[in-house]
Amino acid sequence: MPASVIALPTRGATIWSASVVKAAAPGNRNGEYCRIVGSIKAVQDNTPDIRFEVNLPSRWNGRALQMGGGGYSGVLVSGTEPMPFAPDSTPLAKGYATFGSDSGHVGNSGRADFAANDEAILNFGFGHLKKTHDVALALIQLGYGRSPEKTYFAGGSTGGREGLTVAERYPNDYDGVIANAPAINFSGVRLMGVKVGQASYGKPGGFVGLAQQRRVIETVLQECDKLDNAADGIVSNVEACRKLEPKIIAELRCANGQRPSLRDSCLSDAQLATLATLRDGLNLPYLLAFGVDTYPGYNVYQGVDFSGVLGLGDSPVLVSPPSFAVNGYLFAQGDAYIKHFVTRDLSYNSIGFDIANPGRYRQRLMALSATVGAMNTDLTGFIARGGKLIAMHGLADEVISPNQTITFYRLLVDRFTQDGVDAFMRLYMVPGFQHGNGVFIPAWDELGALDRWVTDGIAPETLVGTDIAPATNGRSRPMCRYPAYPRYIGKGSVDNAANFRCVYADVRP
Ligand SMILES: [Ca+2]
Repeated sequence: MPASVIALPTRGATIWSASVVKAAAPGNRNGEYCRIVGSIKAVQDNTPDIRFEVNLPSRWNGRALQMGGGGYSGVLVSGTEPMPFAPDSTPLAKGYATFGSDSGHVGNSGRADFAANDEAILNFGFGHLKKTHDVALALIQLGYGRSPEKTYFAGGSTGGREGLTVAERYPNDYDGVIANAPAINFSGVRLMGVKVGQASYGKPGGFVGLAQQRRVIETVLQECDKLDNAADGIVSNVEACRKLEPKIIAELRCANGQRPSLRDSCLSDAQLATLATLRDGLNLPYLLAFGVDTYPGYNVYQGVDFSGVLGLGDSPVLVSPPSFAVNGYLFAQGDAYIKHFVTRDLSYNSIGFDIANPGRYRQRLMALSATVGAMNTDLTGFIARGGKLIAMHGLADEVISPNQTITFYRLLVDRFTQDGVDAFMRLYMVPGFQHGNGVFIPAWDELGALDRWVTDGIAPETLVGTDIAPATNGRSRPMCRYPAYPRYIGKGSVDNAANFRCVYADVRP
């Protein structure tokens, strides 16, 4: 395919294979479709190509869906998988023409070495989205002889950031966008990771061990679980819980702020200081792109469990390079960002990186936050073309702060008014839900809700999520529009969403 098909600079695209996958093919749950695999050639010889896949179902519903990646991407998003949080069926099986890419580099999502290449950073930030979209739309036109009636984007985490990226940068390409747990303030969350690493490893006794991490969530549950009227292991009334934070911290703190023994699970002042770092987030004395100078902190004392695989790690010993499991997900990712994106010095010690005064790296941070970030509140184009946006985020997310998503939403309300935002956006904040894990993991038909809104004009209100957390599989809760939360009415099964009401928080933050 010639470069002229693609709006951004490339050297065209090559189709490597196009084959019909029969409905009865082994392992195929998508019905019959034409699977097209190819690559988009970068401008520079040393830049990796973008690998993509486009799937054209034989029974097409007239719609196209681009699917986003995760982490640092680097893995081909095939478009043959279910939507996150809707495991029962795939968009392709429902008749969507689906497509995705590897974002323009190869490697598992924890690896950031592609950032040595500027064009690869640009592709990861936004370029791959537009280039893959344009190739896919051309292939859909070739395959069916017409363009899609509706085109959507859906993703979570990095994919959520990608969703807002396309709504901001390419509003005319999309009728609807799903952005879950969006990593919109990408530089912010990476610097946050560095800061928590500095608190954990740059100061004596700062690391918060697994026993302490568990004690935090246990204490929070004791104080806050019932504030939503249901002892269900979910802190749903997060804002009422926030009012109890001083009490919770006092309960957690060791006598005199010193741990009496390694076996004791109380928290020392140094450990509480590390958690305060996570709670308080970042306040930068300089601006990143789009006027950003903060990264709002996490709900540390309102239901986040930091002891899981994406948590704070399990060792007070810093390994090199830091790993997710040992030194925590946030810090390992932040360290990779400093080494690969910011300083491009793989021997750089991120524990010594001065976040408040980055000196010669300040311009670099600014430039990166423009390329890889979606904090631009100018959704004028998307609103004007009638685009619809559904965002969902776990209030217990330990990777991407839900408070950043809330802050961004409020900036949109400031800019477009509440009525203006209600006309094009829905935000669902989900209690108990972490970054893909948690005590409540909602399965829901988000794509169906978006399509009904776009196609039939039926705006989603309170929806229902069914828990797919292993221990509590099958219970349901209302998915409440922000800022409401689900409160148990006091009778009937606590496993049934019908016995909950969406009510407004006792205190708004
Ligand atoms: Ca509860």
